[in-house]
Amino acid sequence: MTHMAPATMSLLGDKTASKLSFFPESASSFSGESDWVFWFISIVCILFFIPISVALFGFAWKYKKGKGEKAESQIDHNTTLELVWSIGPSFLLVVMFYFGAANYLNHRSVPEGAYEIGVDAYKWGWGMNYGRGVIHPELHIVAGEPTKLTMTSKDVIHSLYIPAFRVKKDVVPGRYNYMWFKASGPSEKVKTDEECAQLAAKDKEENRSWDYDERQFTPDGYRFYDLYCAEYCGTNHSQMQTVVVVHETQAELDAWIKKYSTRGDEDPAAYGAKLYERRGCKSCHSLDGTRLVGPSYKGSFGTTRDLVGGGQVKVDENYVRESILNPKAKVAIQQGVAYQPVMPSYKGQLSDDDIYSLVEFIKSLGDASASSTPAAESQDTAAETPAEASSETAK
Ligand code: HEC
Ligand SMILES: [Cu+2]
Repeated sequence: MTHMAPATMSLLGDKTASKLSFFPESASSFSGESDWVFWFISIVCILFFIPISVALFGFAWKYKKGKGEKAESQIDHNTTLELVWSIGPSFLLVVMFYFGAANYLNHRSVPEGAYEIGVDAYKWGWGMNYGRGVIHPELHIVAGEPTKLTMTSKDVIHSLYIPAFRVKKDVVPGRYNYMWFKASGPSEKVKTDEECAQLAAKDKEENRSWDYDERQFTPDGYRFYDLYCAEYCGTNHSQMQTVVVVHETQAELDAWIKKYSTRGDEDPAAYGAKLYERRGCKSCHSLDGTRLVGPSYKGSFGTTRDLVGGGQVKVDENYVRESILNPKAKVAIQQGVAYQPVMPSYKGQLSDDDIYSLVEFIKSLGDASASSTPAAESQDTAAETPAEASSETAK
């Protein structure tokens, strides 16, 4: 799985679940009811299916006529029998409808005071918005507390699906949809922060990204539930997945959010590399020269791009910045093949400092021969930055 598309999140698998289990783990206040209705409907269906099939084949056998015999019309019926087999089962249908509708209404009525998280779906990833400028692909919530997701899509229809919670809802462009749930228990923390830091350092050395599937815990050391896109949305739909981590207390969740709230004094290029992973750039842009949906960053900075509609542009700070905020302004052609203008705009989604960090990151992967940008140009950026950073803190 990992060798398929190096730049995307590898397929998740529920390796911690029992091999014999028919359902994924049951981990929310909805799962008991949903499973109950599922089993009720399935068992009723099987209980009817077997005798009906047996009678069908039995009678077909019993009343089979030999070749050449004349067909007869049906001459009689039994009113009582027909009423019983029509009205009797309809009571069962009413029961199914009642439980189905009651569950549905329960899913649509968000309890007051639910903890709110914004969700942005895009081709092909998720941005969970925790406020305070923290947008992260992982969904982090608190056990036993209702959580409400307010969801929208940047491009096509996606669908947010958490099998362990038995919840699924479409995420539609141009409007907000919502869902809520209450996770039963906290996710186990199976690795200490030091162990995680060591693994992250090793990944960095080997130039690969965190493998959730292989490790079965998050970069913060927690076990997780899978979160999938359940609406076919294009090329990398099957990789549009992320994880759900349930914290024991609100304080623990707040600490996690705080950890991701600012760049702090981290090096911009290193922080840009994190944004590249967290904000979904990696599903369309590779770092090793592979042409994915968009151009690879490898060696791109400092080179010249041919543009759709004629003309050329140098890949510099301004072009990268414009490409992030207004991707359709200049659409690149590479080796004579134009890219599809499918990149979503990140206007309002990334702070100035985030964009600066991404530019520095892309620059660090630039063509070595072209990396010596004229002094005036780099001074320009240097002058821009402190002002941008301070305007960011002022927000
Ligand atoms: C859905 C896929 C997709 C995602 C996600 C995406 N891009 Fe793009 N990007 C493209 C495509 C396709 C192009 C080329 C067409 C164009 O110029 O609009 C492109 C072009 C670019 C360019 C111009 C590159 C060049 O060499 O000409 C930059 C810079 C860029 N993207 C940065 C980013 C950053 C930073 C992110 C994440 C914050 C990102 N992209 C997310 C698809 C994507
Ligand atoms: Cu999708």
